[in-house]
Amino acid sequence: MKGLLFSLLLALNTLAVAATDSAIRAENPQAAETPPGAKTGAVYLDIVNTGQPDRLLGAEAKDVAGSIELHTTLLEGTLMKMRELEAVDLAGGQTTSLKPGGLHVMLIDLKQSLQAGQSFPLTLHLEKAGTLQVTVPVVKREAMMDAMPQQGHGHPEHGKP
Ligand SMILES: [Cu+2]
Repeated sequence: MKGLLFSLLLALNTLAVAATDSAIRAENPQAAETPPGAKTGAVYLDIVNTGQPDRLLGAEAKDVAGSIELHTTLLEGTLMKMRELEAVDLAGGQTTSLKPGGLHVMLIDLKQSLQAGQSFPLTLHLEKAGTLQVTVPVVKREAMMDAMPQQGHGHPEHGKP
């Protein structure tokens, strides 16, 4: 009996190790709903890196977007402008937040409008950790605004046809 219990504990332990094997995980993924005809959308998430420094090189969401770019948002004078990034640095032991008004995964050439309540698969490509599968729920625009830490409309271009 003791032997069996020990084996069981050992098995559980192995499982736990396997589940936490990747030092990088995605938390709080979300995309804002888009109006009909919109060609672009954005995905926000927190990327938690408990291991070595890595880089986010790109992403795919073939179900919903023709292509994807990594964007940052910069204030130029009084205008918020988006700029494409080659990669997003993920510092070791830190959480990198992609959020409204800042870094985001830009969905380009949307195949259909994103509707609140739906979700879609997103694949993140990491330089060292390989791929990371994320399920992204689509939320109402107002829900996302509530989640924003500061006032401000980070994305004037987003969601406009
Ligand atoms: Cu963008």
